[in-house]
Amino acid sequence: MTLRIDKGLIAEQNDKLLADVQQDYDALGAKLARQDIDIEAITAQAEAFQIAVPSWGAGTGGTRFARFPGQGEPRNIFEKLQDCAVINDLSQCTERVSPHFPWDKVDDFTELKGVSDNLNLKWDSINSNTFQDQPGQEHSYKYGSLSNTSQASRELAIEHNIDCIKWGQILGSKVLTVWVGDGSNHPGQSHFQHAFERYLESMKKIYAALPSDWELHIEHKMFEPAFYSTVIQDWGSNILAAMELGEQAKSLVDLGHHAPNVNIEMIVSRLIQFKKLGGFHFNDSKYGDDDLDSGSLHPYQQFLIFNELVDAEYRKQEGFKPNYMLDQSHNVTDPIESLMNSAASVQRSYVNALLVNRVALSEYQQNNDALMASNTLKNAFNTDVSPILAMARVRKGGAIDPIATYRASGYRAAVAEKRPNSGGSGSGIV
Ligand code: LRH
Ligand code: MN
Repeated sequence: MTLRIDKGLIAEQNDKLLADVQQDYDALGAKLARQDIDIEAITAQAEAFQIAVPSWGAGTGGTRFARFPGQGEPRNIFEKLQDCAVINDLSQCTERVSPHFPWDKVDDFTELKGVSDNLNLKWDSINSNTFQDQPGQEHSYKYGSLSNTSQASRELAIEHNIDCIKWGQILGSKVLTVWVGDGSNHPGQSHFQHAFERYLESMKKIYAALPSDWELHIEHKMFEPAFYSTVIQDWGSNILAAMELGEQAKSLVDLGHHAPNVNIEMIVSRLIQFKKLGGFHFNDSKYGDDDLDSGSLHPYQQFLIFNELVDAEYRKQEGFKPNYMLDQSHNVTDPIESLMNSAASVQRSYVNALLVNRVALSEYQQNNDALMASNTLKNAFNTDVSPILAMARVRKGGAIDPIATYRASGYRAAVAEKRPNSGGSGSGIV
């Protein structure tokens, strides 16, 4: 019997809060109307917003030091899907799940598709994994995968990515995301150009296997697991590779993969301008690739990124169709709560960006009125759109307060009964 959040409980919980939400919604509606903004139009856009959930985010994450498993950990992709269905039951903006192979590999992908269909879930981008050796793997990825000096290791990595495409086709996905940890730890260890040439040669073979309606998303990362150089280290190497490969190759921006204080919203603007923005892995970080909850530390940066995205929508930018996804590691919270919180945080940044007066902003920019230009963004950011987010959830059958409704459901305790503690702290992110 699949455990889901009872619709009756959601309605009962919403009934307690609806009158207040309606009052706040009407007040916000009046405030926005004074700015010639129709709250119903904004709420409709909030209802249409979707962000994918990473399958690996449903389990408790860890660090290289330790992982402290939580209660009722999902042990396989079927249990991860069940948890993702609960997240969507309450949030109503996470109907898509992004798997990672071979972590989520199954013998029968048609069966897996059947299970996801029954849970009203769809499959988002497929993530390949050539940053770990599998048991008994003949050719190691120790010195890299798609850029390894060993042709055998490169061929193995290429083959795995092509398998990921085949599995993704059965699931109905349209995107392959390739992140490789390839790089070096010592100056001189790797020839930068030759490594990049080998990477491109490998990616061309993967690109050639792409169905015509698929995209290949390249993910850059400054460091880790390599700590001196990384083959796809920044958006520069990323866009060069995407341009070299062809139209179906795009760049993916994982927010945690940049040096502190890098202007990520400007990188987003460049990728949009050159029609190479494939999508995002949203999370937040203070130091490195911390994979913390989206918007938990830098909500204004997240808003500024959506300001660029909404501006592109507003300008009807050609080739603009970015994919939104979370990529987080939940070490000390219930992953379901963190994913619901983070999905709402990203949705909030989008809705706040919809409130920017773009006519006024463009005039202030034209007239170099820096202060008023900045205030135009701040006014939108400082508008509390919680009533719009809550109304969007209610209208789609979700919860006004997803966390409170989730806790009232007792879901975690219920699945803990069915899922014996996986024990073993071990280490590693999943
Ligand atoms: C690399 C990364 C990548 C995933 C992995 C789980 O740090 O962001 O997107 O494959 O995390
Ligand atoms: Mn990522």
